[in-house]
Amino acid sequence: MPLESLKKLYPAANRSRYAIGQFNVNNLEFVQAAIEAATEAKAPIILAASTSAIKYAGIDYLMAMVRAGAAKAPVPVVLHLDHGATFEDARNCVDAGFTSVMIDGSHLPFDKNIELTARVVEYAHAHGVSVEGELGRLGGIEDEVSVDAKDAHLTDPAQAVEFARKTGVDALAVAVGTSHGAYKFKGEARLDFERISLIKKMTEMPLVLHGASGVPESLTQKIAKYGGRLPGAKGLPDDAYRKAVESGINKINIDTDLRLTFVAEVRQVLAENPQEIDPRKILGPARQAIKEIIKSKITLLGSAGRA
Ligand code: PGH
Ligand code: CA
Ligand code: ZN
Repeated sequence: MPLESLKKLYPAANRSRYAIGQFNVNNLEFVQAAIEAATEAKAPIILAASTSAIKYAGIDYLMAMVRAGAAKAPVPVVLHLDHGATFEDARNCVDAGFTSVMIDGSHLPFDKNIELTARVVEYAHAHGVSVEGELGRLGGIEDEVSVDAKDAHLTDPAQAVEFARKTGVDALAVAVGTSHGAYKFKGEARLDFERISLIKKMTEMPLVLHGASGVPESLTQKIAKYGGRLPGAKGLPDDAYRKAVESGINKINIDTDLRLTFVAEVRQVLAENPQEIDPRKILGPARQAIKEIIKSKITLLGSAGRA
């Protein structure tokens, strides 16, 4: 199928309370793994490229690879810009053929975030491309000492309503206690599910959870076994996905878990086969393992069988 606009996939996810997985891709193996996983799980899928991934791979290579994969996939495939920083980032992706873009003005003052996001919405919508905005700053709840401090970085529900109305975004990324990378929580994992429910109730919008990797111990231990070192790495327990989806999340972003999977597999192959020099024998097992972890995430999010 041709690439699908995310806008078309949200209503069913919002109505039937499931989340579509967003998986970050940088190269051929990740693109193939994601599209094969979605095909096998019969799920809609979002492939995402950050501005640094675009810089690394080249926007034309990324477009061509994802289009080639989507063309033969029997499930909807979206190509989405992850964390666009400027209007130009978003416009470049719209012009190249991305079917969804995120504009992340979350670090800006509220009115400037609205202004930037609305400008991207105007351009993207004119081209049939959906837009995700972000409100609040990602970061752990356990670091906060007071309610005031917590309110200062987590998404404010009343502001979310105003933001949605004034920008016309198709989806809203919320800050509810997660953060990017392999070190999300110092102690117990804490997410503000009540805040998600309240924002959902007040906005009735598709909501997005960033920083949603699980960072499973099985992966960090495997990395450690083969010479890597990630002490204190911690992510979301499986149960948090279910609760987040029940509370109103419709899109869940996963990057770190794919990186961990890739590194664990490559390290194992190299450690166990010191004479191996065939890149296909080194990257092939990683591609297979990434496909499997994406399939397991799709099942957790409830989007298996929805395509
Ligand atoms: C993410 C990915 N991308 O936008 O939010 O988060 O680091 O938890 O995979 P992770
Ligand atoms: Ca941000
Ligand atoms: Zn993110």
